[in-house]
Amino acid sequence: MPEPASTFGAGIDSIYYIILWITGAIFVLVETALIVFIIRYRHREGRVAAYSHGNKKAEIVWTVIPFILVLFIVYASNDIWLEVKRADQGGAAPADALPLRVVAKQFEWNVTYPGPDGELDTADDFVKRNQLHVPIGRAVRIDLGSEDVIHSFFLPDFRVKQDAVPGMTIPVWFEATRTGEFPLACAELCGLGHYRMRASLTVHEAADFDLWQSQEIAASGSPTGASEIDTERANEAEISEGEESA
Ligand SMILES: [Cu+2]
Repeated sequence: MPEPASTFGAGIDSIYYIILWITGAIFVLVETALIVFIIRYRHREGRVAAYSHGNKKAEIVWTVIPFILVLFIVYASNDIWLEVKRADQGGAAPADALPLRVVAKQFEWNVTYPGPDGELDTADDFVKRNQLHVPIGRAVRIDLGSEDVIHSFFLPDFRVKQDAVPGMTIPVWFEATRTGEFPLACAELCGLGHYRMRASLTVHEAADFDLWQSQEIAASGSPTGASEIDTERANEAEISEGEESA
């Protein structure tokens, strides 16, 4: 797995490894038993098969052991899920989180930035297509939506994966711990162009993020103009490619 780039990345990995060790050990046991049985009970002249009509003791054992294992996995992963989903805090992101809106559609990600005032749905918001930019060391809250079908917002390096469902706004949060460029991919087969529904996530130093935001606003002329230009370009690109719609 890629080196984690979010605060809860290592915690998510620890659940993976716990499950991998449990299922790995069971896999080895089952395959070993299979091979032993194949050899030991192979066909021999004159030997007749014995028929079993069930064994209560065996059934109890193979029900209770998985039950205990699943309970253990629930217990072992509870803390990290509470941190990721924040269910005990209404599912909200940390209070000082940077708010962003990500709307998926076939086959792109549109990201709305709050602009200098740090608030969405104000005049200085601007939209970028397939470009997610965030500052390091600050929680980011993403209001995730979809315009058409179900997509899945997947940041492998951050161990973040969340379905984007039309008609719903689903909050996602994470805090980056490394600067750099990372992939954002769609992890739900959403049509013919699914394979190219990718974007990049750039993690900036805090000051560089503010600089980037002001450059974007300056480059677009007016704070609100950017979204229209981007949408127009997107439409042109789609028409000229002409392979769309699933
Ligand atoms: Cu998609």
